[in-house]
Amino acid sequence: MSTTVTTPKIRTEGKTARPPLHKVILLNDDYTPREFVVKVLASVFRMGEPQAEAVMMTAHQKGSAVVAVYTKEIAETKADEAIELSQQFGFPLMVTTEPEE
Ligand code: TYC
Repeated sequence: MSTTVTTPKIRTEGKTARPPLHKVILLNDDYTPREFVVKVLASVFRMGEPQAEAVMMTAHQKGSAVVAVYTKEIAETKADEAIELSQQFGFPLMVTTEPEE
């Protein structure tokens, strides 16, 4: 019986496996109250009020804002949570995700 010894390949440069990241994007609308958007950002994305306020204002003024970056699954789950929460209160708030370059 012979024994095979394999040498582990060690990566010395680059190529470290990193999951592709996805941006969560907050979209502006004319109906969702500013205060409610801030509450959603604070509760779903665990943002402090000042940061939530700043992100909300960016979306309000520019049409959209990047909320955070996560792995695909977490980004999609959080976006769904935010949309669901808004729908429970009858607001049309939209949150999307897209792969980061
Ligand atoms: N534009 C909304 C208003 O004036 C507030 C708002 C801000 C809604 C950001 C959505 O992503 C949003 N009531």
